[in-house]
Amino acid sequence: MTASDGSDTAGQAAPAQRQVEALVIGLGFAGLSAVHQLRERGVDVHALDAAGGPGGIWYWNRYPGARCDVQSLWYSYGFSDELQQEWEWSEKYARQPEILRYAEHVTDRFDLRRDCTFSTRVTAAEFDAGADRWEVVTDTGTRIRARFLVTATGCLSSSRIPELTNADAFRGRTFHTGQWPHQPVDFTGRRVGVIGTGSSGIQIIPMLAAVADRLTVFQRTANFSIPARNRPYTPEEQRSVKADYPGIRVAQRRSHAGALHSGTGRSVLDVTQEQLAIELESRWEAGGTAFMGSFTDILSDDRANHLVAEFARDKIRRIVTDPETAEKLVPRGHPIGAKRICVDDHYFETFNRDNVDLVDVNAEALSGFTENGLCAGSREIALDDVVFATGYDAMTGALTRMGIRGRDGLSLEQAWRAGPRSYLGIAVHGFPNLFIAAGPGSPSVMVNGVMAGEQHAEWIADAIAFLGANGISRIEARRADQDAWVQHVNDVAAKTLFPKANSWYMGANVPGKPRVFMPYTGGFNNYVDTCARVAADGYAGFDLSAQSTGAAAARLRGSR
Ligand code: N01
Repeated sequence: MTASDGSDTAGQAAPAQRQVEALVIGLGFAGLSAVHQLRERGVDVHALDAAGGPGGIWYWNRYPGARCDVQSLWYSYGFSDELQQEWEWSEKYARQPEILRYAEHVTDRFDLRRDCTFSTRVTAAEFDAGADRWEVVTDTGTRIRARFLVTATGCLSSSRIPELTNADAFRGRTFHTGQWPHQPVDFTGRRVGVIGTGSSGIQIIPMLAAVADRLTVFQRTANFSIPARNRPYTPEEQRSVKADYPGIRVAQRRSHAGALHSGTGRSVLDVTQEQLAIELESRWEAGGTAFMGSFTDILSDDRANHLVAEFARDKIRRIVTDPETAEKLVPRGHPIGAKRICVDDHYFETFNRDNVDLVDVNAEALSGFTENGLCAGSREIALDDVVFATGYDAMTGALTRMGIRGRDGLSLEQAWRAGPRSYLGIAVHGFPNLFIAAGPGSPSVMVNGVMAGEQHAEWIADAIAFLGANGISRIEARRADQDAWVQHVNDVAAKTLFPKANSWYMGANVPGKPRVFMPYTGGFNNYVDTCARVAADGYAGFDLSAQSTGAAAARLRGSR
């Protein structure tokens, strides 16, 4: 079988007409885990992915410099001790090819391919209320009826290219970091433009600068970034983690974000300026996102945040030799960390190179393409290649574009017109038998993504197994419980500085998208406890019903 992007695929062809108990959409880390967990519980499951193979975000993001900024030994599954003992991570922050190899290894090791169909995109999914089943249609003409629909389509999978006029006229090549070609792309000696300075831009820019003749970076918002200081793992580090993996996995679930950085446990405001500088300096030198976990109130107190932001701004001014360029690169107008903190490998140093230019598009607006390049302000910048590192319609884009229709024909797009509403980030009132892995309203993008996906996969698989064992054909989140959860998500976000930035967390990067803070910031540990409590209480907050009792459906839980 050949994928639309030219890659070889191996998986099952989905029969033209099929009925399964659970259909999983998306085979990134959450989806792979869901297939495995459902199968382990004896549920008849099939899975689809638009990609030519497993890996989700790591399948698509093949751009030079793509790597994870969560430590590899943590950014991996905990469901199988054999797996975590046998897999060897080479580096602290693994590169995309290594993470993709891991996803492929898991797929093969657990023989998941026999229940997976790749290169197949869902175009519509409608709930048949008479039968308590989803009717799913794909772009290959397959129709699948499934009792339960599990979407694992990823929070950062719906890539966005901003509308620039005259795009068809451009004679050069264009790329988006999230849809990178499978074949290596040679930028040697070329004039390359990169639009966007988020995590992807910050990773690809130093790589392109090293080979391009000229690199022009188009920046709309300067970003905070911490040096990664990546390095190979030592055998001793691997051994010590593996010796205590079960304990580490428990500790991850008991942590705020699934990473085991230890902080000082103190407020920025309770230490002297000298103590603050020493602590931040040592974390800057150690590298990575542990910098943000140094003090308890960086993301909740304006004054604390300001002091830490000033430290990071000062670093940029010291690294970048041209003061005018440095000032353009100094982030202003948003708290440090309120836009996703970036982690880099010599990003700011790149602007000391003779072949790199920085264009502030606030001063010189990007008006569109010409045959030869891009127009910024009153000038035309000649380019051979344009790389869009312009991000995603995050968290909701993949879900609202899939043609999901719940009870009474209500589309998810309509239901979420004023912003996503969900119960636990897993279920949506009006959409029975739909489970969302890492949906808006869950910790998802605020935590280690493999772990978040795995926890959701387990919870959803348990729920589906419970429903099957109890003859329950329909589960639906109650509106009141959904409203209470949305309120809670908003309340905890309001105690942080996150809503103060125009970030993709807020939907602010997509014109017209409602400004709602989408992920849950109350801590992974608290979230795990809440999910466990809901399940232990017989799926509190959900209406459960059995079709066998007729259209009026006995409310098994309704009267509790
Ligand atoms: O996307 P982004 P990303 N004109 O949305 C700019 C994860 N990730 O792909 O900030 C000019 O963050 C936009 O400007 P502004 C991580 O969670 C992780 O980089 O909206 N510029 C911004 O600079 C991350 O947060 C890793 O003003 C335009 C950039 O494009 C998430 O994925 C690596 C524009 C988009 O940044 C998304 O990151 C990579 C326009 N019209 C990604 N439109 C690691 O683990 C947008 N921009 C390390």
